[in-house]
Amino acid sequence: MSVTEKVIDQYSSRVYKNRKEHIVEVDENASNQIAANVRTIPGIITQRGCCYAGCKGVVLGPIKDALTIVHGPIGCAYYTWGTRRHKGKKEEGIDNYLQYCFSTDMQEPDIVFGGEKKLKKSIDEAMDLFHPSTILICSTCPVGLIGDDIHAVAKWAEQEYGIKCIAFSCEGYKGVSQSAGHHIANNQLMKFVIGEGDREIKNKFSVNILGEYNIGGDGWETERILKRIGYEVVATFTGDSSIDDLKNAHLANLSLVQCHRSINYIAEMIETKYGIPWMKVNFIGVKGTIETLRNIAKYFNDPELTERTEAVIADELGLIQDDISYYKSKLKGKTAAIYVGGSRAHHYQHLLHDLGVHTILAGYEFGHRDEYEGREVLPFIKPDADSKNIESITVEPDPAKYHVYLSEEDLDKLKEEKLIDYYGGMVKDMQNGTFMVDDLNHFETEEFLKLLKPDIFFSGIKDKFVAQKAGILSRQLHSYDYSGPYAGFRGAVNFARDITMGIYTPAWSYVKAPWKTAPILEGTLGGSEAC
Ligand code: CFM
Ligand code: HCA
Repeated sequence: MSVTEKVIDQYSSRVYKNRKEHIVEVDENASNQIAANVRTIPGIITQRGCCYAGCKGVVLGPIKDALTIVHGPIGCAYYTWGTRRHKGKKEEGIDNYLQYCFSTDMQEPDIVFGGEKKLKKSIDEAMDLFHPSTILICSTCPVGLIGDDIHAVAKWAEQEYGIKCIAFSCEGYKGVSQSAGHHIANNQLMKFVIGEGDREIKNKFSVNILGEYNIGGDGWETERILKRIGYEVVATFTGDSSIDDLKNAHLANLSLVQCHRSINYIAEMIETKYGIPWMKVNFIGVKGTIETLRNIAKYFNDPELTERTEAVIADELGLIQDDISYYKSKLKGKTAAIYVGGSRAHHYQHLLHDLGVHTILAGYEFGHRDEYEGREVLPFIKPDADSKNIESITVEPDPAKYHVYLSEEDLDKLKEEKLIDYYGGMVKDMQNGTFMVDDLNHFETEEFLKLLKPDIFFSGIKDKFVAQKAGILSRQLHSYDYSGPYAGFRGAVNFARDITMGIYTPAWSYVKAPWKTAPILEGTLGGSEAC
């Protein structure tokens, strides 16, 4: 029996058929087609989040000067505020609401009689206390079910207070997972924010960083390197960003896409409307960062910039090389499994490879087939459950703001080389015999860990404990267990240090479950006495 069969053999036939399509043993001579972005089977303990988490928590959460009101129960508001790490620096003249959690705190009477009045009251209060220039409203499941018109309330707020107010109908149930919420957030930012700015950009080497959320300070490290070389970062979507930055994104000369899943819609629309092409980049991993910097320099095609790029690479490498060699000597030959959202399961394979660690299993919670197999599969992806619920907006070139940096001929050359408008997906960087698993659930996590025995399992908060109880080290790749940054050159050292410390402190492998070591005393577990 193969590993895959062993894992899913215990399912009933219907579940077996479904899950079989989500598990691929990589084989370079096969298609490696995977089923992705389909609803989780009810009853299965998935690690996925919801549409609202993707919109409010992920894309909008890091925008520091927008006062974002969650219209819904307080638990939803708290979840997207207290878990995702939104790091932002105070900037002169720019509000920062990241430390606050705003919600209408819907109660049963609001569900029965409607919540619009309460939402308006919350906006009145927010204006009174904070005077924000932008309010974002995000709806949670009950709002969609009872039909509160948050878009009408947003219009009212704009007229009443002369501010920008944008509503996001991102009810949790609306899509397969977080990915539906990314799409909704992308649409509204495109419609109501991007293109409105008129900042003067003097530096022709100007870029946007798309899909960089500054977890653990990654965005700051990426920006530090880019600025050292001589780039101007116009807007970052959306780590440590402001609405004003995002309004000016149409003025850059290139969009760099770090997380393809969460922002590919905006990347494409910016290109169509304003002429700015996008390049898939990866600032995770030393080799990944170097390759990315060289690719960006290739696009701007300027001898001095290319020279500075090489000088900065040499200098940064010089500073980290000894540390990386030391950690590599400690980590070489170890194995890893990675299961995160929609992009890090790929990016971190590069950094692990730099350190001599072999990734034997990788999966996404909600990546689509293009994140697994590459954008070449886009024409073959059937309309998914999300496409029924989520608007797909189209944009036209804006004659006043459309601008090009490269000639059509030069751009076409880069497209042929797959440096522009292309993402190759995770599978191309995975070796034969390794596993790609989509929407990995609790049960499968336990089984795969037993069979593959990786030295480390990179996960989120929900699945971390499955690994630890199995005696296997786990590091969170969403929050970095409050460490970081892990991006760029300096980040690679932080990461190597953290996992070396973990691997050489195998505390979890020493822990035995109490029921395996001591007899269970009568009456201490279960039954009415225990309650
Ligand atoms: Fe992109 Fe992200 Fe990710 Fe993502 Fe996320 Fe995240 Fe993630 Mo958690 S945007 S897909 S929805 S890289 S919040 S910063 S860590 S699941 S792998
Ligand atoms: C989300 C946010 C999350 C959750 C992390 C986790 C994040 O999807 O709602 O499950 O550990 O990165 O904060 O992905």
